[in-house]
Amino acid sequence: PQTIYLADYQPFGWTIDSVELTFRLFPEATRVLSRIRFAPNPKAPSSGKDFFLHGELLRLISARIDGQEITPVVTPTGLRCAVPSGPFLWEAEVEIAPAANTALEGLYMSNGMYCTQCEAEGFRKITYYPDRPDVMATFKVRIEADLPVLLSNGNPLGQGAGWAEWQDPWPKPAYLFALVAGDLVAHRDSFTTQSGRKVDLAIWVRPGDEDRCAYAMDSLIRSMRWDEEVYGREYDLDIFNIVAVDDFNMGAMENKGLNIFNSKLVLASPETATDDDYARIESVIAHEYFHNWTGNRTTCRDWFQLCLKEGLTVFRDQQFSGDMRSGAVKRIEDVALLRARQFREDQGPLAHPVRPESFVEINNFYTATIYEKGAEIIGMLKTLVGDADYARALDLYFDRHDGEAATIEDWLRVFEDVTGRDLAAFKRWYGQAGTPRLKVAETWEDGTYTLHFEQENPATPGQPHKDAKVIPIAVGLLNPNGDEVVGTTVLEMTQAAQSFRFEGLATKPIPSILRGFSAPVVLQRTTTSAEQAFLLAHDTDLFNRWEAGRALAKSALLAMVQEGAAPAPQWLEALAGLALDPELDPAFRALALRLPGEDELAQALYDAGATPDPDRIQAARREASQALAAKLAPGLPALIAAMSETGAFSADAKAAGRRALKAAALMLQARLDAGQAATAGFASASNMTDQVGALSALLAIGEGQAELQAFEKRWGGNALVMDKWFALQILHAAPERAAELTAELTAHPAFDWKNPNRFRSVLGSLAGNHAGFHRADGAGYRLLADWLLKIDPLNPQTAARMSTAFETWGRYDANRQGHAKAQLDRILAATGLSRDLKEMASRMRG
Ligand code: BAL
Ligand code: ZN
Repeated sequence: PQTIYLADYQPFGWTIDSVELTFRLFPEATRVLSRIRFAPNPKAPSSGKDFFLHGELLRLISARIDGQEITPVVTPTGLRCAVPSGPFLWEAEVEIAPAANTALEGLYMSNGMYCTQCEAEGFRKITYYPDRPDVMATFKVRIEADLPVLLSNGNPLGQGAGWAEWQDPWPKPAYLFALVAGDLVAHRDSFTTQSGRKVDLAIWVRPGDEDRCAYAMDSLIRSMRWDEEVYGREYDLDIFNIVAVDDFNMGAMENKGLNIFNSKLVLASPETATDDDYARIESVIAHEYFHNWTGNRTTCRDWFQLCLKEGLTVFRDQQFSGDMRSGAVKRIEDVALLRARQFREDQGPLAHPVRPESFVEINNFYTATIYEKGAEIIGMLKTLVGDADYARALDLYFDRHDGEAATIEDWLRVFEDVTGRDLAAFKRWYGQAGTPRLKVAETWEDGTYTLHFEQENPATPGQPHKDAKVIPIAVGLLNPNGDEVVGTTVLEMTQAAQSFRFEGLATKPIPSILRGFSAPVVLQRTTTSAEQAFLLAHDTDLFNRWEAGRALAKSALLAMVQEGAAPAPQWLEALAGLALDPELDPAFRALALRLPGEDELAQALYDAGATPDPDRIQAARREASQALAAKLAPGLPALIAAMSETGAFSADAKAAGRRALKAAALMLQARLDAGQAATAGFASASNMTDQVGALSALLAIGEGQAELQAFEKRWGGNALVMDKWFALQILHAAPERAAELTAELTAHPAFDWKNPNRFRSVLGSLAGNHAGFHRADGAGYRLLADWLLKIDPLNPQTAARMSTAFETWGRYDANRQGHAKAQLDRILAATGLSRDLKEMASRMRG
């Protein structure tokens, strides 16, 4: 397969004035007619030269230029033909087969409904077109089908029996095109924008699901209001539609005026959705809505700039969720996710810059690095320039680049123009992969306290040497009484080594470093457990309080794994005090009680030069939970009772925090009473969060079989809820059972392996069972490889995404490495392997 390079970027030789599409929908043979007005692009060096349109899996019926039939040269990736030197009208008719489209890219069918997914390069499976984000055009669409609901982008132009027409007045790239047709019902509402425009809102679902859309609708309305209030961005069409689809590779897609969502990120009721589901729905609804300005009105020049829209939009949705909920709790959750996914990616063979310089398959770059690290870069910029200049820069960005396809250079330039800063050094965050290590030392002399920082930027694939990054380090200083003597101050590190002095202090302070996780780095500081316990008790920065607890837990667990130490009493003491402190937010206490994950511990051991043993890590974690349960024993029943639901169900953050703390307490209590309280909790649960919390507590101690059966009996007809049933039992399976149980469950009638949600909930959970997946006999690796090879011919995107389970194989012992490499080799040797999976497996194999 061909590698595509950023350095080779050339603008398209033509511009497009307008696009008209007609769809005659039939499952096996849909006809797509296109009328496209091209004109030579005066800004392109290749203006009017070498006319090539992308097209894949299309049957060309006819093509005309200015009304004259032509015969283009058709290849598997597109077509070429001679064209007039001036503007011309292109017309083509193609045939496609949505029912045969199992890759879920382009136009496909899900449960009898037609839907599309065009990002990144799916439009070329619908018709011949310059399928690249820098070609922006207005679209008019006519849909003909014997179905009640026919939707596309923009505003409705008209509709009748078996047809509908849509017009999108905003120029857009083809990846934002969408079409939906089916037997759907709407949950409706409306929103009046700040300038008084009434927008009709509708969430389209299958009949029967309409009573599970209220939370998504509420989230949408809050997102629309928030974007007006915080970013001054108003919605720009008369209508905003969201459609829930069962078969969807991604979480959701921001098509202009017609967002398409994986149904798991729309449908929610207290009985079927957990609080985590609710929070995710809120944030993804917001994310896709926010793309209307960051992504749609201003899009990316090419796919190397993907972080321009994704990093910024993730940052915006994180801000939104922080405002809707607790900002500190949200930040802790986001950082935990960043470390679990992005740091892991950065430390392995798949590490790549936030703006990559090359790719084979762009679908493989919808990664935690582009999304989550991309968002961290925006956060750092905001910290460095301050809130007021950030707001001015964003206004300028929206103003200057509205209707354009922009680059990271354009993005940074607005900040340079607004602040007068030179951001050349800061830009390294976009071009250099890897997580910087930040070493800290301190000196104290005559009332002057100095922090010495040194940064190290580890080598990553293709990037052996790195320059120093600009790192904003938010620091506060506390005196030994726990009073803050220096409030949060941002130190701007620009060199490989740099010191910062604080003068006039009466006593040597205790530093709270990297408050709010002000930069995506690994902080390396030799400190004492006493100091960590002090920060856990006194830090005014809630993030760093959590961080201190996590550091204590991590060192306690590592000592248990490496030295066979007993759980550190200081850690247990500090955590117990915090967990039972009624002054603290329950959501925060629940997060503090969550032990570092097995994968995170494995990485920490590997970083420390050890070879992680998955079984020992699992045993240590279990022992640590047991010790924590014993320490908290006297307080647990009261805590569970205090956090138990009283009034009617509320999905708000406060109620969710109480349920989270209750679940954490129940998990510990199960280790003391052999699951008695959890059994009762399961029986009396009136919402899915409590049900999953109680079931998890039972499964974690090897119980819960009767509850699993009851759950299956109750929810067997609800595929989204059954995903939880699959996932929970596999995630909690004993290592020696995990692969076998997974194999058994793949024969369960509810396991429809062609559905990406089902595939993820079963095979993804095997990968999430650390000791089970990395089993010494290689059974976990083998089973996953079997299924990757099975799904790859049908759905390469899902295969490639799920293959990242193998990215950490280099951490483990030679035996495990041998098994993992054998499976990667088996994948690479398969005939007809997709470009997606091939690229991933070869990068991981090295
Ligand atoms: N653009 C793909 C889905 C998302 O990030 O919103
Ligand atoms: Zn996005």
